[in-house]
Amino acid sequence: MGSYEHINVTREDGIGVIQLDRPNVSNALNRQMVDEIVGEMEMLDRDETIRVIVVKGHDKFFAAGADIGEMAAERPMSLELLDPFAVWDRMTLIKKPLIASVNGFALGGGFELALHCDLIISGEKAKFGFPEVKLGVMPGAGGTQFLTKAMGRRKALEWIWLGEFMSAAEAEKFGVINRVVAPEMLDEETIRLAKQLTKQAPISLRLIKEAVHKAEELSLMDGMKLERKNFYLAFDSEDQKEGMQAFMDKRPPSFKGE
Ligand code: CO8
Repeated sequence: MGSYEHINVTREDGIGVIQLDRPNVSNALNRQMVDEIVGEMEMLDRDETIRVIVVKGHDKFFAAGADIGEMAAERPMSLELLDPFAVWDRMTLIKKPLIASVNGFALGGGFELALHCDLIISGEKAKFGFPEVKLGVMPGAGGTQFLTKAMGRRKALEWIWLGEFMSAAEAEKFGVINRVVAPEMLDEETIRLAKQLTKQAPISLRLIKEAVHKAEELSLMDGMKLERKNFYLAFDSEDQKEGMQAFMDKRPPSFKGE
């Protein structure tokens, strides 16, 4: 396990929790912090004792975006050479379920971090938004793509053009997030959801994640072919034998991820 400046990590009951922790700047994401988050996601993804990964912030802010101070002096060529989004791309390769647990502000890059997760659960007072237009830039870590896929072109353009903040209720209504809970219940509900996932067969979760993500890219027929291959692959796992035997024995299954 690494030692970090901007995140805290706990591992318990098969759940790895990455807490964003740069409170002086509302958890603004500088490059080191993104390196730490993604590096830790990758370690948790390889850790056999972990089945689900949670990313959370603080009560008032999940993350208020990329660190504006760090970004302000960049030029096109410095960005080209830095390639700051290469590390973000690695997030899309995480195989285990990623849950974002959001209280407070999730803005700009902070919203994009949540949108890179598979599920988003939030407190009622959370605020989501892309204020980049007010800084003379635009989303750069997938915001235009994720939001459009979630809510459609017209709604996405309206939100990103106006740079306004979306309430948790609106985000849920538009299919951008999964669930809204009372702010003080967020940690408990997040762990409850994560625990439900730790009970499922890990290989099934992984194969399902791949197939569902590909549904956004592939034609229906190519997507169904991938689904079928993953379905066949599941039959090579011990957990398939265990799951079906447990059903026939009328007992709960115990999945090992093998
Ligand atoms: N960067 C740097 N510092 C920040 C950021 C940020 N994004 N957001 C807040 N802070 C700092 C403030 O400067 C302030 O510091 P200080 O106390 O030293 O003045 C501290 O956090 C607290 O902020 P406020 O005093 O403003 O607190 P409020 O409660 O009044 O407001 C807000 C909270 C609404 C979150 C407000 O701070 C705000 O609007 N922040 C900026 C949000 C924003 O514009 N985000 C988008 C940034 S651009 C972006 O994300 C592009 C993504 C590209 C991909 C990422 C590549 C790495």
